[in-house]
Amino acid sequence: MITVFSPKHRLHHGVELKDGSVKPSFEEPDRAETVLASVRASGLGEVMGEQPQARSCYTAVHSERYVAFLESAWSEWAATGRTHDALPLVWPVRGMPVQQEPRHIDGRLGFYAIDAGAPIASGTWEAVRASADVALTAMDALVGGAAAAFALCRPPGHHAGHELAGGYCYLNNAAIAAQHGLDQGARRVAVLDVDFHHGNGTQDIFYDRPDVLFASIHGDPRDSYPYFSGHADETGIGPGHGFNANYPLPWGTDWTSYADALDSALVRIRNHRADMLVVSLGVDTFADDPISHFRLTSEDFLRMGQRIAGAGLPTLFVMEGGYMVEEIGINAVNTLMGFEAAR
Ligand code: Q9C
Ligand code: ZN
Repeated sequence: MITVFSPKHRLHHGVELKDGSVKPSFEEPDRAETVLASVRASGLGEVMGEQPQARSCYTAVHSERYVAFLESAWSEWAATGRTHDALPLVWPVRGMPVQQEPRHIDGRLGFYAIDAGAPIASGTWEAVRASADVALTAMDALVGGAAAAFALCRPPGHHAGHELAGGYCYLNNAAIAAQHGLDQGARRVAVLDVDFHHGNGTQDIFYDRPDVLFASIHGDPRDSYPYFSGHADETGIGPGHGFNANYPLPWGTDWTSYADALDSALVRIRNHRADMLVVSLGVDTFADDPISHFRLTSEDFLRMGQRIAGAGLPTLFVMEGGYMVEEIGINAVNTLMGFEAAR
């Protein structure tokens, strides 16, 4: 399968708040370079660059005002004399009227974020846009008849909602690609999210829609980020009722119980009779991931790819999380190679 990659990801690097202090983010440029090196070493297939895409592809799933905010946030922040990363420090929470967008950048940062985990610096927008374009370019390969494609996106996207950034995510690459697939003629799409963290953003975007089935396997939100979504009783709303499937699993989950949840999700996907599958491929389910709590091995990712191939659908893999252990490249590529071997 082809891999789509943009070197523009390096324009984005930032900080995060960890254990009460500011540190370099776990979501850093070496991640994508490590996965790229494994792709090249594996013989998976050709690596190509992204095609620039229409802005309307982003506003097909995000609000116009949110995309405009992402575009101008850094220059607004810099205009106040600050030179370090822009981060929100106040959010509209329970009991506050949240409808009105503030005018000052410090208020707007909180209005459009779930947390302080998506810093904005001078190169952020260019990298974010390139990451979405990587996903769109890979989806175009699928629309053109490819059986599978790998969008090596960075920054990731699945925590980004209709008009919310957070958890290292800005534009929701997987959702943008899924919508693009629909706009290019697919009748139904399934999104399978195997990142350790619940794909709250993708759920938010498609929660009221019956054309996109969202299925997510993740750390139980009682114990794991993002804490405020990902429970099994979140099943969709209105016409989307029955088209959202969450599989929260406890810390320490290994392949045995993970595979049961994966099989259940794949049954749901089969019943959806989708024309294509988008996989939010986070490899932070790996036992040695520095911020997550499942116990998958590198071999388990081969098995995961094999099972996903069993769905028998044209499949777009979109890179999400997975943090700096040497194995993240092997784990991502194992999923793709397992898929290729089984299809
Ligand atoms: N101790 C993705 O994997 N910090 N985002 C959690 C838990 C935020 C993860 C800290 C993790 C966001 C795409
Ligand atoms: Zn994650």
